[in-house]
Amino acid sequence: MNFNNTPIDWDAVHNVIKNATSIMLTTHENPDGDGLGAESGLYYHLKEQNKDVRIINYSPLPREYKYLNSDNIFECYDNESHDDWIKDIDLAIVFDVGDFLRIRTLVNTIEKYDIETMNIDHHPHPDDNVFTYNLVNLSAAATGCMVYDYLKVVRDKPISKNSLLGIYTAMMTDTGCFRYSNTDNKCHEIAIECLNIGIETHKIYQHIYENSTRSRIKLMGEFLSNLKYELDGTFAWFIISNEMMKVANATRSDVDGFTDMVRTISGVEVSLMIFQQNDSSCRINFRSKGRYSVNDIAKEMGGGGHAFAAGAVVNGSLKDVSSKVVKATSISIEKKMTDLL
Ligand SMILES: [Mn+2]
Repeated sequence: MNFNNTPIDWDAVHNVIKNATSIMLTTHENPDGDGLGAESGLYYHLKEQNKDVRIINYSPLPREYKYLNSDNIFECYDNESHDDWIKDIDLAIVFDVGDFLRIRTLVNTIEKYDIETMNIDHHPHPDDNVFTYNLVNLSAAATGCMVYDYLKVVRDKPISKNSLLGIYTAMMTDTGCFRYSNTDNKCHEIAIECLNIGIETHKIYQHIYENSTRSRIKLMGEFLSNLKYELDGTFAWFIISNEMMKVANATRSDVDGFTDMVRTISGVEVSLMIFQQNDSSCRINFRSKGRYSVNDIAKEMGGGGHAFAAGAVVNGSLKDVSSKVVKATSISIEKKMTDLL
């Protein structure tokens, strides 16, 4: 089964899920609202179907998503305690991963026990991907919206409030609170369904976005006062170094959303964060307002992503990676500017 950005036959998908008794749900390391929300959205449905279902992620649940965990459904992968269950499961469903390797050590476990995999994603994947069942919809605003599509087809009852809480979380976070260009009619229709069932959508917003740590604010002050502009301010970039993280006593989730924030500046079309991982590698993260694609630049650096939101991990010192990536980005944007003239 390979629906690689072709219309998904949800009935065929349902046949696979229906025949599986034990199912693991998982998402990428350092999970975001989409991966977590898609997981919990499907989890509650499968639980209702009496499946033996568990959510096992490589990373722990970020604290701003604790409201999704009132039933303690999120587990952090530990091979000693989990492999005994995983080895016999019928299916592993992987959400929002972009690249299979982003579930980290769970890849080894899945391969070791020869587990069937189902990829549910809105990031591009190659046609010769590794998944047993591949479901990709590049125009889905969030993978949570794909879970919604599935539930709409297979349920004879309305989607439960618990499932919608996850789906709303996925959709709200991946659309930047209904602001990004991926926001479509369907997002708003799903939102209406969520309001109708009694979800307090403003509280979800507060949990995620009005819950900053002091470390985050401190780090923000530091990087904002050192922003760099290129190409007359069309391109803005900044660095988050290990040293800055240490001084602010910050964790990596404190950094979420910084690249989006820089893109909000008037005149800035492309923003870039260079986030030092260690002495020999940096994570780079691009955001574009929509005039210039950035996933081609990320791809050139060994990563990928959506046209206007992409990233990569680049080997090298902070200094080397910065100069290389800033140069490549400037050249790429300048070329695109000329092409548009
Ligand atoms: Mn997503």
